[in-house]
Amino acid sequence: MGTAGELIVDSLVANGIDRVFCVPGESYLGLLDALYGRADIDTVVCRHEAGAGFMAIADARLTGRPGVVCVSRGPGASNAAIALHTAQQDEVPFILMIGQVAARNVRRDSFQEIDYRQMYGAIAKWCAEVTDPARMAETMLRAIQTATTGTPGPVVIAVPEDVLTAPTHGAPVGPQAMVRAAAVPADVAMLRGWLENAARPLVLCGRSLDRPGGREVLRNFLEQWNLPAVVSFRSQDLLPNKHRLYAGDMGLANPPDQMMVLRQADLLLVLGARLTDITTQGYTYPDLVRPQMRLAHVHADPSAIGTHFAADLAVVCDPQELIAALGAPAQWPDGVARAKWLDALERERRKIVAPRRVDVDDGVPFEDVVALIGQNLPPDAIVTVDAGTFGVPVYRVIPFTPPQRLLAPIAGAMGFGVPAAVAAGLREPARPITCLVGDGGFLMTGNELAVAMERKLPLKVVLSENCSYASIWIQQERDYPGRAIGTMFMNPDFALIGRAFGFDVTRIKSRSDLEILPDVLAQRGPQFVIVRTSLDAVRPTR
Ligand SMILES: Cc1ncc(C[n+]2csc(CCOP(=O)(O)OP(=O)(O)O)c2C)c(N)n1
Repeated sequence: MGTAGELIVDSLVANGIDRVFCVPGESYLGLLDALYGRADIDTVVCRHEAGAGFMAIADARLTGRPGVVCVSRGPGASNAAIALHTAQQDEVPFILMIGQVAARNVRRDSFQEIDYRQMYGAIAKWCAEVTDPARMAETMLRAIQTATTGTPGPVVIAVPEDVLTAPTHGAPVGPQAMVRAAAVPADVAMLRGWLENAARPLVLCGRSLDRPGGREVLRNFLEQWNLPAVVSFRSQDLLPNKHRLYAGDMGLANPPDQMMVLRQADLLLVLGARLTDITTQGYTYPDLVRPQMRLAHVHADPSAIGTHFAADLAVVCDPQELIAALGAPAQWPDGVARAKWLDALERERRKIVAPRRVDVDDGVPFEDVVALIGQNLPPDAIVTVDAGTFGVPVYRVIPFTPPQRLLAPIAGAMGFGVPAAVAAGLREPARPITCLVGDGGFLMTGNELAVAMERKLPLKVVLSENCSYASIWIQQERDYPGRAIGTMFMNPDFALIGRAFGFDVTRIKSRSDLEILPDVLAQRGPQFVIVRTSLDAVRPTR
């Protein structure tokens, strides 16, 4: 008979989880002890629960398994909140294990006590407080199932410290049967007809295809059916961006010309995407509530369909299942109309990716840095991106091609970039990993570089230094010209910080310094590049 803490660890391992991220706390000593000496699960000790959470999210995005974070009660659980929000918005399976106050003190306003079901009730898919060690196995089963099915997302499990050390007879349960649903044959037949006959079809593909095999299945499907596709927000790595059928992404604000063309689609097939704010351009594409074109929506989660936009065909299943059911077209869907449609989409995409050269003398336009990184990106690279205006060109000019990966916070959470790179380095030590981060976001987290140092990860960090929260400054300049407040700051010496974490440091102060960048990023060891980034290049009045 083991303890409930041991059962938690055994349950994680039984479900293929081989790594947890943590900041220790006195309220979960029993769980920490259960991790002691285990060769089958790696305990990554972090310096802040937000960073630990972001690492777990990035890890989950690379493995498809839940990212797990163990934190202390009250303060630890509060620090982890941003990761929960991100896991929810980014549709990432995520488990937050919290050591709760002792069972006898629960709901007594005890030291560092929080009722997590209230705190996280609106964010988490499920929030459990386990007061009976006999229910630990069942709780773990449900936690993993809930985090991974439908729209994946965060679950929270709070366990009182004395329950963690209590004995239990429970046995860990390994992976359950996958929840599978299939489209009914009549719907498959109808969709086949629509796909064959549409003059201007468009596929909008989303997060559910970010699964093992998803990219290959998607590409093959689009090619077989001659279908152009756009990807949901920050999901550029689902398809080769230079492919003739790649029509771009749904970003923060797509150009009006492109949207005019997209509006002409006569069939919109949404594959594994939720039709949320940004992907629908603020609920304007397609038309609310009854889309102007035929809408077929395929998602494993029924609550993702028909929430804002009325679908003409609603299929609740994994998009890979539907693609398999569709099979190949009876004949290659071609014709003059479809060829013209593909040309029109391609014309708009070319306009978007065209380089935008600006002449400035206050530093380097960060777009030039991103373009150079894109041109020299190794075929198996992983790029992690923080939130900020420096990142905007990443989504435009880097022509991602699977297996290259883009790990960017879909929720737009600053502080994601560095921890994501560290987690990627731990998970994929042989792949080149580049992190792009602003000087604002770098100091929101950044301490995760201690883990990179400890684990000897040869990360490449490219820091955009403009002494500004420029994304916000741009909006102030636009909406309150000349009245910017709170968006300029003084920085510490980032070179010293980089060196302190064991990185070689390179400074890029002008365009002419840029030529060394490809060589620096190709070095074997950890590299920290500080770019003096131009603000004038992003000034809205230009
Ligand atoms: C955690 C968090 N806090 C605040 C914001 C709002 N926000 C979005 S971008 C941004 C500024 C980013 O600054 P920096 O990292 O320096 O990049 P820059 O925009 O200057 O390129 C802020 C404050 C956010 N997205 N996330």
